Amino acid sequence: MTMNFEHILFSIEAGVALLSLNRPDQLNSFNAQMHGEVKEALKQVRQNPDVRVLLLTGEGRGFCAGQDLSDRNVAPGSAVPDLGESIEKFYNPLIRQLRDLPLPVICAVNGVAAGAGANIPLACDLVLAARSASFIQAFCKIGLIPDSGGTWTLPRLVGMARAKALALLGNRLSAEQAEQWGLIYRCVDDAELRNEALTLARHLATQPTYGLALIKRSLNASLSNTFDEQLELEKDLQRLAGRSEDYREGVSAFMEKRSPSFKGR
Ligand code: T3D
Repeated sequence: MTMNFEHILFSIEAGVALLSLNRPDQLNSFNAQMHGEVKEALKQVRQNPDVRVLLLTGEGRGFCAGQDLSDRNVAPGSAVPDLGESIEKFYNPLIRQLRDLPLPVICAVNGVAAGAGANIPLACDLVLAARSASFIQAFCKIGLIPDSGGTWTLPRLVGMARAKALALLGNRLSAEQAEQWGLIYRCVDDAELRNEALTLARHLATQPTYGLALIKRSLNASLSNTFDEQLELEKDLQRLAGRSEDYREGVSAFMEKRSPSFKGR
């Protein structure tokens, strides 16, 4: 099933929702319309029980260059902008949606990822990147701070020393270095990115995705929980997992020495 949008490509097939940012001439930077379309697509992902995995990527040579700067009026005498409003209305809801979606979210970073575009992947669960891709915390070059959760995720993923260097210098981090630093899961050859990401997505879509969503929830929570709080959460979520059809199916299939058939519930 393919749905028509102007600035994104969106389709659902075999349990995988594929959302590709599609303003390649602007390196898929976000304007208000693209934000609206991504929001609508994510709503469909959330509401459609057939969707078991989301794969996010971009068209053309870039993944996403963050905010479309041509949408900002900074001419002398123009009104002082309220960027907090943009973050509140667009970027924060997007990041929360990706992080909270109760299914695995894969991000395939196909090219340069700058500004908010560098931090959106970090709100996803599994990040693959093309070998030629790169990550740039471009904010400091225009007087801004990393947003889209970057100030939270960066130090947790790569440590404070590297997070500060990335954020304060705005240098380009190659996909290979990003993998070595633990910023992303894996760097793959450019020609293989789309296939690798789709193969991973299709595999996950056959797995007990209700349980996978609980795994995602528990690991996300661990970053701010105490050890005791986390043990309590594990108890609560294991209780939910144990009530699922997929748990019964997984155990039955193991005992009967056959392949399981999971439904995601
Ligand atoms: O405002 C708010 O709502 C607050 C929230 C902010 C969130 C943010 O994301 S702020 C950060 C915004 N992004 C940036 O500062 C990155 C700007 N882009 C770049 O630094 C470079 O384009 C890249 C390093 C990403 C890539 O460089 P390069 O040399 O590979 O490509 P290029 O030639 O610079 O860009 C190609 C085209 O894309 C070019 O258009 P043209 O000349 O061919 O017509 C360029 O203008 C356009 N483009 C790239 N990034 C943006 C953009 N157009 C609008 N906005 C962009 N962010």
